[in-house]
Amino acid sequence: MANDFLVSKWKMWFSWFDHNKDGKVCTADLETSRNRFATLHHFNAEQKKTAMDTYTKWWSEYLMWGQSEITESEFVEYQRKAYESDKEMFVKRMWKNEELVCNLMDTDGDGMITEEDHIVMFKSTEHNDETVDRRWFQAYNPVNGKVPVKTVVELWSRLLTDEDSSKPDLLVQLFQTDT
Ligand SMILES: [Ca+2]
Ligand SMILES: [Ca+2]
Repeated sequence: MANDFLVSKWKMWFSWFDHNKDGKVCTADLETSRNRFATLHHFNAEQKKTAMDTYTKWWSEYLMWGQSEITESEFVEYQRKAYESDKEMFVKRMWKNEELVCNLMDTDGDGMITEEDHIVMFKSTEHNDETVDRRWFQAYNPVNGKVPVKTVVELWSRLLTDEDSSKPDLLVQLFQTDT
C-alpha cells in the first residue's frame, strides 16, 4: 500500500500542473505549456520540434497516463496501482520521468541546469513568479549558478517515490511554502 504521505506528494506533484485548479489536466494544457516552453527558449524550428516532442512524451506518459484528460483522483489511482503491483518498476518509472524532464531543461546538454533553464520550465507550467522560481532553484544549492541534472532528478524522484515522512524532504517544504 502506498501510504498517505506518498499519496499527498503525488497530489502535490499533480497540482503543480493543474494551474486553473479545476482538478484536472488535459491536452489543451499540454499544448499551452509546451508552446510556452519553446517560445521562452527562443528555439529554432528543429530544436522546437525535438523539445515539443519530448515535452509531449513527458506529459502523456507520466502525468496523463495516456489519457487526453485526467483528474487528480484518476492520476492517484494510476500511481497507486503501479506502485502496489511492482514497487521497483514504479521507482524506475519515476526516475525515467524525471530524467526526461531534467534533460529537457538542460538545453545545451552539458549535464547542468541553470537558473534560467529552471525559470523557463516553471513558467511553462504557469509558475510565473520569478522570486518563487529563484527560491526553488537556490534551494538546490547551485554552484556557479548551476545544478547537476542528476541532483534535480534525485530530488524529484524522491518526492514521487519515498514513503518515509520522518526524513526532511526539501521539495515538500518548498511546496508547502509556495503553492
Ligand atoms: Ca486544470
Ligand atoms: Ca545545461
